[in-house]
Amino acid sequence: MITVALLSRPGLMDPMQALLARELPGVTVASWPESAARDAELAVCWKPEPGALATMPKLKLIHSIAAGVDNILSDPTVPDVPLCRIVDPDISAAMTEFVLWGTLYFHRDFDRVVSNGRNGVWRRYEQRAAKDRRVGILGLGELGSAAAIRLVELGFAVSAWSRSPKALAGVRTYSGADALDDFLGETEILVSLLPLTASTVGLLNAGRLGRLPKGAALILCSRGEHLATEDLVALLRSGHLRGAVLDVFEHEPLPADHALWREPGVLVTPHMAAIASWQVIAQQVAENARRLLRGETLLNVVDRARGY
Ligand code: NDP
Ligand code: OXD
Repeated sequence: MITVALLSRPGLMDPMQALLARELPGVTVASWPESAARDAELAVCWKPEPGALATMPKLKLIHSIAAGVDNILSDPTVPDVPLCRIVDPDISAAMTEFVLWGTLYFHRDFDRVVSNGRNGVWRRYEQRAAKDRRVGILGLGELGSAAAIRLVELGFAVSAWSRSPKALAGVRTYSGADALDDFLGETEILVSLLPLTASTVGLLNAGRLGRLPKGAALILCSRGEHLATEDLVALLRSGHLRGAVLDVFEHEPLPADHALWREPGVLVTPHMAAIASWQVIAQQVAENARRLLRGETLLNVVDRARGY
């Protein structure tokens, strides 16, 4: 049977021990840096220590416990074996819920009335129909397309931007770097669902966010490294941007004394937009382990050259 190594901060993957043992009878599960982990054929990872995967001579497959794999590929020494990620309808549904909530938060002025309510201010705002609200999604993959479909169903004017050309009913699509400014120019609520790669790091900077129309808002669900935080804060303070829901940060957890917690217009959420269940993760890892042993095609393989 196979040996599986768990690589993460201590304790994070404890639930995986029993779940993998149930899914893969006879499996040996070892947590890095136990010596048995070094003999593993399969590594299951969240932010593995840089260099750790390179010390595993029998490694045949690396599995992310998340949809994103930036925390693995950021290590230049990661061995050149297949890398798989988690793709699951429940994650897409959870992300869709979060995006819908964030969209309605701005669209229905909850950001303003919650703030007003703290000061006892009774104020109503002019309502706009969903069809007149332009929501733009960066990234039209598993999560972006699921959210886009539901936003279209609710009647929003939805556009999306991807690397390659895409077609999705009811969605105005843009692709490639040259189309980004046009896409941003027509977006009032910007949702980021991009993977973190060399092409997308720092994408949301003053130049790009400044292309959004005055009064636009940001919902950042992708990675903290996509955002130039100081540029966002400057645009909020100047009044160009209205607000931001930030779910992801370069350093997590966001420290309690971080200024973003208290920045007017910013709502911080604790990387909770879509959290995969340990059961689903174990099932998908086990399915790929069985496929590996049988020499079959693996599921949800990441394109290492693209970085996602
Ligand atoms: P996918 O790989 O399915 O989709 C990625 C999309 O981004 C694709 O449409 C792709 O374009 C597009 N894209 C990638 N690079 C570029 C680029 N340079 N320019 C334009 N478009 C680009 O990813 P998922 O939808 O599964 O996940 C997206 C991200 O969401 C994850 O990587 C992770 O960072 C984040 N995430 C956050 C969670 C949270 O709780 N906050 C939970 C889960 C994920 P194309 O279609 O042409 O390939
Ligand atoms: C993910 C995440 O990538 O939780 O799945 O951010």
